[in-house]
Amino acid sequence: MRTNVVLGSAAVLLLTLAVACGGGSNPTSPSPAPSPAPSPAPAPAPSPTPGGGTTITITDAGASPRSLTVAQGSRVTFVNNASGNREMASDPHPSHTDCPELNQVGFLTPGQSRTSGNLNTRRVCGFHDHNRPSDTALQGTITIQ
Ligand SMILES: [Cu+2]
Repeated sequence: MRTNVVLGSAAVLLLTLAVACGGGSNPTSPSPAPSPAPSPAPAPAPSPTPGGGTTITITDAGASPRSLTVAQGSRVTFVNNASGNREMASDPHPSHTDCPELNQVGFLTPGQSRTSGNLNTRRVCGFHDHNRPSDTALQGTITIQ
């Protein structure tokens, strides 16, 4: 009777040790932690230059960029890198009444640049070369947001 109790206790003890060892003696076991799936970074929204200027360059190929988004209150500089004169003005041709701030750019000789007035109103301003009103390469839009 007493022998059985001793053996039984030993068995329980061994079992306890086995469980303890098996459970805790292997800290480097490769625990397949679920690696976070590479989440695609959120696409950066087109950020207007706050309070800064933005440039539209005119070459013999036309204006670039022809579509532009700027922050409210920004000014846009037109640079004439074309071989001839350009005269940039607000739509609509020929009254130029949509965005009078753009009319400050006006006549540009080759190499010349000029900056618009402050674009304070949230809207879309179209522009064109007043002397080439049908040349779509010299037309574009400035979105003020
Ligand atoms: Cu015009």
